[in-house]
Amino acid sequence: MKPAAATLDQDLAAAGFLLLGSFSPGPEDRIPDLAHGHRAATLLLIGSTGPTLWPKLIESPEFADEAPDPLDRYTRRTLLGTALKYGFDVLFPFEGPPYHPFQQWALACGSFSRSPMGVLAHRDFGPWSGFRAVFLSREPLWENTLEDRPGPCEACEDKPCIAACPADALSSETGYDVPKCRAHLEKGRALDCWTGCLARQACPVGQNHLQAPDNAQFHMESFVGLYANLNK
Ligand code: B12
Ligand code: SF4
Ligand code: SF4
Repeated sequence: MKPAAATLDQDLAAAGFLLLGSFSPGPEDRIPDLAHGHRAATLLLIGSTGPTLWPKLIESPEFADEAPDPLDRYTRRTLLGTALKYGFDVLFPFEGPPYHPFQQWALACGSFSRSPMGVLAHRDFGPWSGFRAVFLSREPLWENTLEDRPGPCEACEDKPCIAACPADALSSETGYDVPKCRAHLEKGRALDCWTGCLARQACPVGQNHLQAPDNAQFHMESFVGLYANLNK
């Protein structure tokens, strides 16, 4: 079933997600072949922002059962259901390592820029969009339905995100120094950064899409856990 963009938007919103962009991938986009040797004609990037997903997640059975990775399990269950409805294949950002190049795909959708914090900043949502899945359609769908405008970082002269980091972990030239950030967080859970990266909060773009403190803390815990696993 070929969805109208509005119908798909409704299905995604019901589970806390939104369509962030789309494009027609080529060989340089490193999309795995689909079942039976099919190629993806259109990639749809599915994401979330602070206020869209958290209220749904904390009401979910995955959050209540106290097993590991509730966000990944909730995402897999709900988005597999939506993908199945429309006959899409689906890839997730947490599949790996090796991981799928979600940031590269987001840049190909347009409206994003690389921020000094490593995360991509979106023209409307600032540094507050998470990438939750891509849907792959074998049929060409609409071209990018969302207006393709540049992300905000290039035109942001002051770059207040850099100065807001208490660990001096960000720079225009060298980007995000993960060990420095991690060393700062290790000083203790009472630090403000544990309830949200102060640099992200300082970005003037997308202030309506911030994560609530308990939501930010949830992501910070998983960042620290993933970092520890990758550096074992
Ligand atoms: C591994 C990983 C990390 C590692 C980075 C280690 C490293 N140096 O590679 C660690 C654990 C440090 C990390 C941290 C965070 N991450 Co991370 N991470 C990933 C993950 C799972 C894989 C990245 C990868 O290797 N991709 C494979 C390569 C081939 O793909 P790529 O798109 O070409 O890769 C680019 C990125 O890896 C980027 N990159 C390189 N180093 C770093 C470091 C950081 C911190 C980030 C964000 C990106 C980044 O440069 C690559 C070249 O273009 C992705 C999900 C995904 N599948 O992409 C999330 C992802 C990049 N992370 C994300 C986020 C939000 C974070 C955190 C902000 C989490 C948080 N606390 O909320 C933190 C940053 C800490 C902070 N100050 O808040 C988001 C970014 C969303 C966005 N708008 O851009 C992603 C896409 C996850 C998601 N589901 O949305 N992350
Ligand atoms: S403060 Fe400026 S440079 Fe930093 S993420 Fe926001 S728009 Fe980009
Ligand atoms: S979490 Fe804190 S230390 Fe790490 S980049 Fe953000 S502001 Fe800097």
